Amino acid sequence: MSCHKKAYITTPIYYVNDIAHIGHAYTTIIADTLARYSRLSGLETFFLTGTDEHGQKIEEAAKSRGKSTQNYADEISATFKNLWDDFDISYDKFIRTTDADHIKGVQKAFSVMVKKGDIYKDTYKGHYCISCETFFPSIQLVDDEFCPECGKSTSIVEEESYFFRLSEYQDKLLAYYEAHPDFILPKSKRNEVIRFVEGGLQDLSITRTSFDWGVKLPEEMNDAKHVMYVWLDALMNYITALGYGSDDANMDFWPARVQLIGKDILRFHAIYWPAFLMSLDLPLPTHIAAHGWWTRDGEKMSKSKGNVVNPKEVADAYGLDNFRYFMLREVPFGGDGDFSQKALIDRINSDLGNDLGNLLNRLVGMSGKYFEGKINSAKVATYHQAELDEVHASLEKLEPLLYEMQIHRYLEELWRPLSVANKAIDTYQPWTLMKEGKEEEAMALNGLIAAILAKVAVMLYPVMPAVCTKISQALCFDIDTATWQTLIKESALLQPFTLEKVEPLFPRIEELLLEQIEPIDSKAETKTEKKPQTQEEDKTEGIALIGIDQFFQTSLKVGTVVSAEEVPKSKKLLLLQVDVGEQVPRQVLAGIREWYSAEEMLGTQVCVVANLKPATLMGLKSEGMLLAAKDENGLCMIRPEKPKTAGTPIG
Ligand code: ME8
Repeated sequence: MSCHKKAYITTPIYYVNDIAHIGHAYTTIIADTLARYSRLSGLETFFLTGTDEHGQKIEEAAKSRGKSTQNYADEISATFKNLWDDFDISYDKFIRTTDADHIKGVQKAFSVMVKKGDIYKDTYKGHYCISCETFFPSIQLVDDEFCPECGKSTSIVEEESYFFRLSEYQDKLLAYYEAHPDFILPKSKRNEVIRFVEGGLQDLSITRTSFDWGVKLPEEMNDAKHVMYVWLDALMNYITALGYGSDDANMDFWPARVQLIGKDILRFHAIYWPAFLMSLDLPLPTHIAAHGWWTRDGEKMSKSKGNVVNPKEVADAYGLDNFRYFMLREVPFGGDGDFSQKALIDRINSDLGNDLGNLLNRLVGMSGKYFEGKINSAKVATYHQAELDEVHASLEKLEPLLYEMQIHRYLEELWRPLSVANKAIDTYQPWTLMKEGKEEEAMALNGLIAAILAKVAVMLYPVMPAVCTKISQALCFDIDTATWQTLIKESALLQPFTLEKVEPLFPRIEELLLEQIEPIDSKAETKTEKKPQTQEEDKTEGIALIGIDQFFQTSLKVGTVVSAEEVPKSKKLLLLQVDVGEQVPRQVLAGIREWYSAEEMLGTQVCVVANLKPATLMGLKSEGMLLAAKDENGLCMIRPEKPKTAGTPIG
């Protein structure tokens, strides 16, 4: 970590070619968490996010919607800003690359690089992918034509261009990575970058003449037909936002403490950006932290694929803080994650409801019953020093984990004090203590639980600000730098107080709330909501036995597939019309496309579960389920051995 007393935290600036999805929300929520922790720990903090609005891709997106580029950029940029405002993202500045100050700053940077001798003019010929705004050497193309990153067709572009002498920076970059092993996080990503740079860096084309929706070159260049390459323009936002090239007002926040990005744009941030900064004689950020990719149904989720999960819908259905917790806890930083409501519900019911919410309920119950809600910590250390030591040992580990971007481990470690608290209640049993007349001990136990809840609320606040504020209100203290100092750094306990009433923080969720975004394999009930077992003792190798009447509650029928087609944008689903002897065939979505083509299914017979509640998958209604068996060798359909009339009951 740097010893800079100010902390500057950034997200990428998002393209305005479409609206935000949970991938963007993920980056922004991590950055917001870091910014909130940074402020809580007393650092003067500047948190930047914004939108990236120039380039051919945006120009084309606007054109395809019949809008002027500026109007279109204004519109989409506002949807990002509104979303972050709805999400209470604590940004200090929302930058747009169409801002006048930004444009001025980029031009200034260009001039400085020219003076430095790092920019020269030449011609460029290459395969250009508009979608990625990147040239690719022909050896990298797929089938000699398609972009290796997004798979779209590339075109050959030959144009006069200014170049940045990136090749000059190869050794300096390698020396920098070597001297700063934490520059790129997580460390696994660092090796990737080093290998790439060692493979040789070519000079970078940094202007274009093929379109004009971009920043013009500085006037002294006298070359009006060029606009700047979007990545040069975009990367500069991190310093122009602080006033570089205009009033320099916040340049003392530079260098950034953490620049958060997704792994897709690591090369730009870990190679080009440091080289540009070296050329400008500016220090490099302390950390470039690249997180992994959120997928849906195992597929990359992206605006261009149209398979996005809307973060607002998820937050509205499940609660914003719950969504924040889930995203940060579920996936190790740097790894990929598949979005699943089932996993989200598990986290809410289990980690949040059982471990945290229930602990507060228990405290409310115990202190209300025995002490009219009064809590006094005077004797906590007398009876519970061992528990306090365990709690503080966990709390001490937290800050380094956050700075190493191990946020999932931060949350995991933060749950240890909760388990210490829950265990203490079970071990010491306040109801027994009270029965035995040990009132002082019972009060000490309540004091311990209150202290643990307070400390956890302080450290969880950056992740779940609204929920933790409620907890702190119940415990009559404010979460701020002063309480962070006393409760966390100085291991203090709470002053005497009377517990305030608090509504349940995490009402139990029993069913999927957003059916239409549920992946195909997740139709089964959620793990935590196990149905009560009626015949608990009747188990064979872990399988609950049922009576014949229960079996016949399922209506199984022979069906004939009368139509079969692929579901666009889904690798897994086939859309089938299945005759089950009713007036019209049933529409069934089956996740079998990996094993059966539409042609193979057409005309065949299948076994259909005919009395399932209809479900909606990828916007399509499914009115049944097909029986199949799947093992490590693949999946096969279960079919009648001989042809049977459609609708014949099975049983
Ligand atoms: O690349 N999973 O903008 P962009 C996780 N304008 N994160 C995801 C994601 C997913 N499926 N999809 C997007 C750009 N992201 C440039 C950046 S910065 C100077 C210029 C997040 O709108 C992730 O942070 O394509 C990724 O890096 C970023 O959005 C890309 O956003």
